[in-house]
Amino acid sequence: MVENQAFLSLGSNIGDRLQNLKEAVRLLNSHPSIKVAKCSSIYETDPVGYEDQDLFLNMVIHLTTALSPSDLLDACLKAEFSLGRKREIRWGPRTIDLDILLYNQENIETEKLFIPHPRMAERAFVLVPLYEVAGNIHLPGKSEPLEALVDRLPDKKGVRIWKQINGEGGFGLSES
Ligand code: PH2
Ligand code: MG
Ligand code: MG
Repeated sequence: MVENQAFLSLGSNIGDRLQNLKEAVRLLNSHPSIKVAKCSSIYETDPVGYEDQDLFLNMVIHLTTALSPSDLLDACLKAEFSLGRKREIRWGPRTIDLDILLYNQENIETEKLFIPHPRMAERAFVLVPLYEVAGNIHLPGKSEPLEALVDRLPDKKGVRIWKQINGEGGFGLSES
């Protein structure tokens, strides 16, 4: 299979947040053209953008895929839908949100898709877990290394380790 490298941000702040994340990882990994290669720890994070809502659980996953960016987006939307996501207020509460952060080193702009994700570089709930899974990765369009971007984030205290996941592969994938 053609191996494209992609990074996704996962977030949940409605219902059983951990179960929502686990189920999303399981659904993605069960796709014949997606392999989840690595998961970050899970972080509990203060809501950003729209603050009057419950705390989120966030994580980042690294996957390899034969899917094009737009087919990967469809797979994400399908997984969101099967986890009961409703289209709702922007930046408001959600059972699960799956955002494509990076797809190889590509810059993609279509009607439906912006990659790299436009707000990722300012968001501690994205960069902190991304740095954990891929400390050496370079963000297209940024001259600074990821570490420098993380160091400068103003709101890191809004992002706290909630469940430590050590190492490769495993997260939720072997559990039923
Ligand atoms: N997602 C948003 C808006 N705000 N805040 C946190 N902490 N975590 C998120 O995943 C999140 C958010 C829009 O997708
Ligand atoms: Mg989002
Ligand atoms: Mg989204």
